[in-house]
Amino acid sequence: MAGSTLFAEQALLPEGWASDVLFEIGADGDLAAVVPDAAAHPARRTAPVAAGPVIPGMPNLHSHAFQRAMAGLTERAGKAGDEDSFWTWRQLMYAFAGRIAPGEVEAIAAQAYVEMLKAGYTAVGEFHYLHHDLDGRAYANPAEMSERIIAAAHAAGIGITHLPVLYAQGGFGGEPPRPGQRRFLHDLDGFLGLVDALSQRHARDPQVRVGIAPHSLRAVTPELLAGAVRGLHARDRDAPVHIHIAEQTKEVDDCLAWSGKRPVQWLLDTMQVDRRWCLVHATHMTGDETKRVAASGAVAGLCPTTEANLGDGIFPATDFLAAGGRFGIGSDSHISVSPVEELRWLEYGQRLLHRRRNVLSGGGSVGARLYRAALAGGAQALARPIGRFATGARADLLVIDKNAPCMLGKTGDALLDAFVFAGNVNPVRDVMVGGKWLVQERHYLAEEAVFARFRSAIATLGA
Ligand code: NGQ
Ligand code: ZN
Repeated sequence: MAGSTLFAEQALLPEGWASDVLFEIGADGDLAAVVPDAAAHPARRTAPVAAGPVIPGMPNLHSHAFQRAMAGLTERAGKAGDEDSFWTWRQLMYAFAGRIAPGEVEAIAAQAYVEMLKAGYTAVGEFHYLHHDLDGRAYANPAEMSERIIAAAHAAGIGITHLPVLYAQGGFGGEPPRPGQRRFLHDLDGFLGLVDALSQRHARDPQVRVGIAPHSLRAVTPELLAGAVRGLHARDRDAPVHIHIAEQTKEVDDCLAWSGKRPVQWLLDTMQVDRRWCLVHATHMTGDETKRVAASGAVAGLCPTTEANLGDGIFPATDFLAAGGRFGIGSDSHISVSPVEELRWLEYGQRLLHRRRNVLSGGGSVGARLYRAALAGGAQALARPIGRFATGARADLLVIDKNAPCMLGKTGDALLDAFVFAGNVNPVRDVMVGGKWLVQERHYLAEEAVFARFRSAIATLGA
């Protein structure tokens, strides 16, 4: 790929909105230069002009790609007498996960990633636990399923931080794994072998980063957790560690019964949690835990539409942000694949809770604050040079359609407010990742081919 240029009348730079910005994009997909006030720049005359304001693409820090194919299948009452909950949903999810073969995972992930790109996500953190064959045995290549996921990301063009999941027990205190969990299981050696194989295979690919995801405190022993983090950081000291931490109140109660501590408290007391960590669904925290997570530099991985869908609870966002906490967003179960819907529901949860408006504004525009914070937190959690327009960062960008009805007459932060709160008809017009145009005029280049493979996977699964 040769280098290229792009000229934007308005663009969101790290220091704020700028005018007449010239992007110089290297053949490697990195930004070679970002020049504001470039109306008189010699390259200006030949550079294509973006059809609207240009903003960084959003990192999606938490995805279980296969769940895109079951979105909408669990929204009806279950067995009479059973109260529908996160845990009954999980049974249905396990039954679905138990049937998916490698080709289907790849087809579903490619479809999910194309939908992400069109909505404005340009990178994904794939929290991947569907490792083994239907009977729980490793595939001939133990990295088969991971490679399918990475192949889907490559085919779609989205950047990926692949987070193989460590899963070893059915619940706190060494509870045996359940049959529905057999595809997820590893011992420490097998797990680190997988991490090594993936890290080596993709070491030189700027679109791929490898980290780990101990699934939850429910699913690993303290020894395994420590061993996996130690093993990872001995190999790659900056690699990210993601964990589901305190999503359901039952999980908090079970952790208390097991250890005398709440999950976030246990984690912070036991592990050295720092900026390499992403605590997904840190939903249930005391005031003290909230302050401690904020002070740790870790990213809170928030997935408001999934957290609402599963009846998790509401994250203490006001206290967390007041304490300087960092967050990013994820589409998790993919009941929604839209960054603006995540950000909107993050704010709306707080408005409903506190019965106030503009709760997370930080004194300015809510949309701008949330979008910018989620760019920074998402980039940190995915441990790739993304989320900002600066030399050396990836050329991952969105062109917002300046002629979309909700964008007319808006500039600067007002544009982000309109995008987050009123962008129901997607105003993302064009999307570039790693210097390549993937979406143009709202159309993903190979959309029909990806959809055809998804359609046949759904037909096979009989979903
Ligand atoms: C997951 N999803 O791993 O897909 C989980 C459900 C669990 C969310 N937590 C399984 N949203 O947590 O045990
Ligand atoms: Zn999850």
